[in-house]
Amino acid sequence: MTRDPLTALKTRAKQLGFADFGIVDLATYGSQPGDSLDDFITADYHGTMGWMKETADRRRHPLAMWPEAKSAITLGYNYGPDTDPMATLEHADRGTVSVYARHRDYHSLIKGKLKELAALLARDTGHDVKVFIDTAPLMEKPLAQAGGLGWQGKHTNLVSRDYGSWLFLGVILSAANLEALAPETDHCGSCRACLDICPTNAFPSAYKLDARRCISYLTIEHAGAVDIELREKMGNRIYGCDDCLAVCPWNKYARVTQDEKLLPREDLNAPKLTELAALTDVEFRKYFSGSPIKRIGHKRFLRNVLYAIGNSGLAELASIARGHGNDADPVVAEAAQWAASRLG
Ligand code: B12
Ligand code: SF4
Ligand code: SF4
Repeated sequence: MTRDPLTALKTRAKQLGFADFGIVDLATYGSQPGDSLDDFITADYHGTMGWMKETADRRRHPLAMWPEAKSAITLGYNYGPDTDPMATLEHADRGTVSVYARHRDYHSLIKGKLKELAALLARDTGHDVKVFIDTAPLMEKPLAQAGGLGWQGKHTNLVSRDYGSWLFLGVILSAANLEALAPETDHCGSCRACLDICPTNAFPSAYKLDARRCISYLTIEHAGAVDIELREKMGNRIYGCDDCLAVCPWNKYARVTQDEKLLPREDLNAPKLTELAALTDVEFRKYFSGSPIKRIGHKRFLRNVLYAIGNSGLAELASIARGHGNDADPVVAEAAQWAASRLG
């Protein structure tokens, strides 16, 4: 080692905008997260996210994915919103977009920063590194808890004492032995605000999520038609959902993000359903260029908008729905017919 690698890493992480930093010794990192993953998959809670099952053997423990790894550096990036994420839920003519999707896709933004940190660590320790954010088969939340960034709340996401619900997580695995930091403990107590607010009753019990009922899964991951019982509960949520995150009392410590690339686009704070339903495929791709929303494609997005129109109770939107009733995509056509029939 040429110099104290952790001091250099922490300093650079701060300069790059990371809010928090943890270190996990993988030799002592337990098997509980992997066992919970097995339970999750056995119960079919992953729904159509077949990639979770296919990669479960590697996902269950960082060492199963990279046996040479010795330490995990866990990083949190604050995306705290400057408006109430639930403010548009009662505005039936508007769509509600989850906070993480109101701005630039965070993956590309944070991955570059993680790569820079990883290169620094590799240089200073002389050991290999690998970088992860969201998409790789690695369970980031339990690792972040073990590294001390926060704890997995009853809604299963990581809650931070300093940033509330609004940390994106990233991980660097290193083949160097680094001194671990203390894990965080659970501070949910008797609170159950997140469990009670969930519109679709997606929590079979505290700390367990049935993704098949979660609006985030239904609007983003799930292709095809959504069960009528669930789509009626989606309200005007057209991309993701933040209800369980937004009600957490620990958000009193949340701070607005310092990264202007993560501040909401003004036009996505309360977009008009009529305007979203009118976007053509080309316009959709242009409008959502650089946004995570582009990832689900025009047809799934339109399906979500039509469900929101169907839930609006606004008879004047029926003609917009009818206009999509003969769409070449059967899922969109069915969503349009359902919406039109509800609005009379
Ligand atoms: C699959 C996935 C989803 C799925 C499933 C979510 C889920 N809870 O598993 C869906 C599509 C629904 C989803 C939704 C969202 N996601 Co997501 N998702 C992931 C992903 C890719 C994997 C998560 C995973 O491994 N799930 C499997 C289950 C088994 O793991 P788990 O939730 O950790 O389960 C734990 C509990 O069940 C617990 N447990 C079980 N029993 C018991 C009992 C007790 C007593 C205790 C204490 C614990 C406990 O142990 C398990 C392991 O620790 C991660 C990225 C990653 N690679 O990790 C992002 C990630 C979790 N998602 C993220 C975000 C932001 C979201 C949304 C907020 C997006 C939105 N606004 O719509 C929602 C939140 C919904 C919710 N309440 O969880 C962030 C969360 C950041 C954070 N601060 O925690 C992550 C980490 C991405 C990132 N890199 O930032 N997501
Ligand atoms: S994101 Fe929404 S639907 Fe999913 S568990 Fe949380 S409150 Fe329920
Ligand atoms: S809302 Fe309450 S129960 Fe849910 S994560 Fe926050 S503190 Fe825990």
